[in-house]
This record gives sequence, structure tokens and C-alpha cells, in this order.
Amino acid sequence: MPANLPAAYFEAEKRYREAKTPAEGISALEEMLAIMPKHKGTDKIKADLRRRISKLKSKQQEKKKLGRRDRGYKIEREGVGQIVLIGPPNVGKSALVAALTNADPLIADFPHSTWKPTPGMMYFEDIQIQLIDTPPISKEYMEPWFFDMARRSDIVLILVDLQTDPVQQLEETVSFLKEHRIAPLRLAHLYEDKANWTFLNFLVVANKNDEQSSEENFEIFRSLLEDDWPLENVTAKTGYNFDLLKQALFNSLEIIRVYTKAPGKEPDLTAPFVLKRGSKMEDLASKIHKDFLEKLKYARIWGKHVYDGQMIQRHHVLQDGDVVEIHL
Ligand SMILES: Nc1nc2c(ncn2[C@@H]2O[C@H](COP(=O)(O)OP(=O)(O)OP(=O)(O)O)[C@@H](O)[C@H]2O)c(=O)[nH]1
Ligand SMILES: [Mg+2]
Repeated sequence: MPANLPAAYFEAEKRYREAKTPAEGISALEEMLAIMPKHKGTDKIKADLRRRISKLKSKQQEKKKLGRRDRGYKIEREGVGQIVLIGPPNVGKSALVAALTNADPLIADFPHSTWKPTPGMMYFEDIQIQLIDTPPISKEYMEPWFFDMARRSDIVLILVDLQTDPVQQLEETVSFLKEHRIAPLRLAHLYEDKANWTFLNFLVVANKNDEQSSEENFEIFRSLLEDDWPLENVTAKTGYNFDLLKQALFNSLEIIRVYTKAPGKEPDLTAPFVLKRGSKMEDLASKIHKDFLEKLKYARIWGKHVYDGQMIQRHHVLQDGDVVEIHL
């Protein structure tokens, strides 16, 4: 305990010890948290205070049953997709978000260091994807916003730690999400009553692949999984396999990038139009301008699955990387 704490801290602590209701305890703990000076030496104590607050809040919630919903944090969408990182404590969620994006969440060698969501933007080639760092899952208490945030996202990235017990961590996280009616899209057919469920793309990522035997560990992890999960492995600390992870996230978003050009000019390759996979020429036209859809006569296209300058009609399905010249 740092020695330079003001008297008010000890008064709050006394109130905490003498609290008769969870509400009194929470208010005292929150005061202690607010008084605690901000420096590295107090991070652990603050995490411990937050854990105690969580515990009391879970008690309080049991009492209230379903009280009014705390809207909590709502993170504005930015970029072409939103990915929420979910997992047990200390697996490296904050480290991964810090390494892949411009965000700077606290990374710490003790569990429960994160207690609020932190968004950051990750570049993938010429587009940006939003990643959100979240607090660890906990059976005791989760803030209600956590699940709303997960449901609103495009992809759930489940992070596990290859150096501890990744199989158990994955099982726990999946069953935790299931308890809150969030399940993988590819298994949706197994659910009879789909009405109250949210089905999302899941990607499982094994972090801390930086031990000597880690490739082997990863193969063992893969072989131990009962289900055929989409899997990647990375090392947040070194950036190992980040390219593969970014590509996998882009693929899971199921989007394509299409570039436009004016006749006789070079294409503008700096600002792609982003469309859902399977989109047609007419979808691009209406995205550019509402009048274009009506006026569209034909287009010429350059890309992997066409010959250069091929003429296409409005029902032509576009591919990632296509360059299109629109004729009105
Ligand atoms: N060896 C190794 N350690 C890592 C790696 N990534 C993160 N760590 C360490 O793991 C610990 C936990 O990292 P965090 O990013 O704080 O983990 P977290 O999942 O955000 O933890 P909570 O917020 O408590 O849930 C820290 O000591 C990190 O330095 C990695 O790739 N390799
Ligand atoms: Mg964290």
C-alpha cells in the first residue's frame, strides 16, 4: 500500500469495512478508487478494488434481479467493421489491441487489469477495422453493456493463452457467451429456437506463441478441440503472425473493396468503396450516388476474374480488388 495516501482514503476504507449494504460498500470502494493516485505502483491495488466492486455489484444485482438496464458504454462504429476481443483474464487482450491499433490500453502482468472497453483502429492494407479491448469474462459479475457490445459487433475474437490452458479457456468463454445467448453463426443450424439468440462470426486466436515448443503447443491445442473452430495463433509481444490474423479478420468480415476510375484515367486506389461480399455492380452504383443506379448503362471492369476492360452489366457480381469504370 503506498504510504502517501490522504486521510480521506482511510476514512473511505473504514466506511467500506463497516458497510451494511452492498450499495454502501460500493460507494466506499469507488471513493477509494478515485482517491488512489495514478501511477504504476497502484495499478494492482486498483484492480483489486475494482474486483471487490464487481463482487458487491453482483450481490446487489442478485437482489434487484433484473433492475433497470445500465446503458454503460456505447462505442461508435468506425472503419469497415467492428471486432470485439473477449476472453479470460490475463490472456493478452489489451496487449493485442495495443499492438495492432493506435489504442493504448493498460497491459499488466496481473488479471482483471481492464475494466472498461477501449476501441482502436487497425490498418489492413487500405482500410481500417475497429478492435475493442474488453474486461475479462467473469462468472461473478459482468456489466450489462458488455453483452450489448458483443451483440452489436461483426466478429467475436476469442483470445486464449497458449502458455496456460487454452482448451479450458475456450470452452469457458464459449459457454459463458452461450449463457447470454450469443453463439457462432456457423453453428446456428443446431439451434432450434433461434429467436432470442444472436449469431456472430467467431474467430479463435491463441496468443503467446513465443515459447520454444509453441508451434507444437498450437498443434496440440488444435487437435484437442472437439469442434472445427476457425483458428489463428499469434504473439502479441512480437507481432508474430499478425499478417495472417489481419487477413483472417478481413475474410470473416465478408466484405470486398472496389475501386473506381474515370474513362481514360488511372484508377483511384487510395479510397475503395466497401461492399458486402456478393454485391453486384448495381449495388456499387447506388452506393456512389442514388441517381447512378437508374442511369447506369454498363461498366468496364479490371480484376482477377475478368479480362482487362471487360464490359459488364448491372447484375455482375463484384470481387475484392476490382476496378470499375462506370458509364452512364
Ligand atoms: N510471453 C508473452 N506474454 C504476453 C503476450 N501478450 C501479452 N503478454 C503478457 O500477458 C500479461 C497480460 O497481458 P494483458 O494484455 O494485460 O492481458 P488481458 O487479457 O488484457 O488481461 P485482463 O485485462 O486482466 O483481462 C502481460 O504481462 C503481458 O505482457 C505474448 O504474446 N507473449
Ligand atoms: Mg486487459
